[in-house]
Amino acid sequence: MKDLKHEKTLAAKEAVKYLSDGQIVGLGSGSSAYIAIAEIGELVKNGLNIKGVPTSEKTRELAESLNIPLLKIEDVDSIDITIDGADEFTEDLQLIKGGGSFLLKEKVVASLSKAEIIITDSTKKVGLLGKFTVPIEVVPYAQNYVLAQIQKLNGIGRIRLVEGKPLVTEQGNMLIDGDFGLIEDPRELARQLIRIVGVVEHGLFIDIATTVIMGVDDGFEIYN
Ligand code: ABF
Repeated sequence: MKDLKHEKTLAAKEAVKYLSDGQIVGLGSGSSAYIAIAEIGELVKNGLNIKGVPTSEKTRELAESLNIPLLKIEDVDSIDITIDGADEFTEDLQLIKGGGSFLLKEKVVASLSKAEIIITDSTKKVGLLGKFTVPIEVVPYAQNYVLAQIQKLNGIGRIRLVEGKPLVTEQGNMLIDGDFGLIEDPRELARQLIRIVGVVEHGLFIDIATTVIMGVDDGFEIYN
């Protein structure tokens, strides 16, 4: 059986080799990113001089506990390199992210980044995106409108619940998980989703990742 934590660790250890002194570093969210952040904490302890930009409150708390100096997203106009996870990726570096509910900050940080390194275990690589549903961050009062528009795109939208109640994102929005089946043209779907009034952002990351490092049982594979 695959040891996914081990695979994530192999990917994370390889990703942090891309860091160097003086960089501003985007800190992702999710279990793979947290392993990378722990590695970065060790490097900082040993003298690496970087400043991190967290993609979620959980990441901020973790980074603070490791004494990684931090900057807020609004205080940077460029990030040298970001290390984050993904829910699915294709060999041409298109992604679904947002299973962890932090897609908006993740996408802003990724968009500010000169390099976006995605680290995953070996279960995340797919031929076509879409087995994992597409998280869509939505202004709460637009939920019915957005659900209807998703249906017009031949999708099925479900409001993400936590303990029976709609999840509230860090921005005070809600998440709809959109099932569009296997997505032949993610670029076009991304365009259609962002055009829906009330959609704040979605988890299709098109032409954003620059490298994916996928841990495998005895090492890693790099896509770029
Ligand atoms: C974040 O965490 C997300 O965008 C993605 O949803 C998730 C991946 O989690 P993990 O690293 O735990 O598989 O990166």
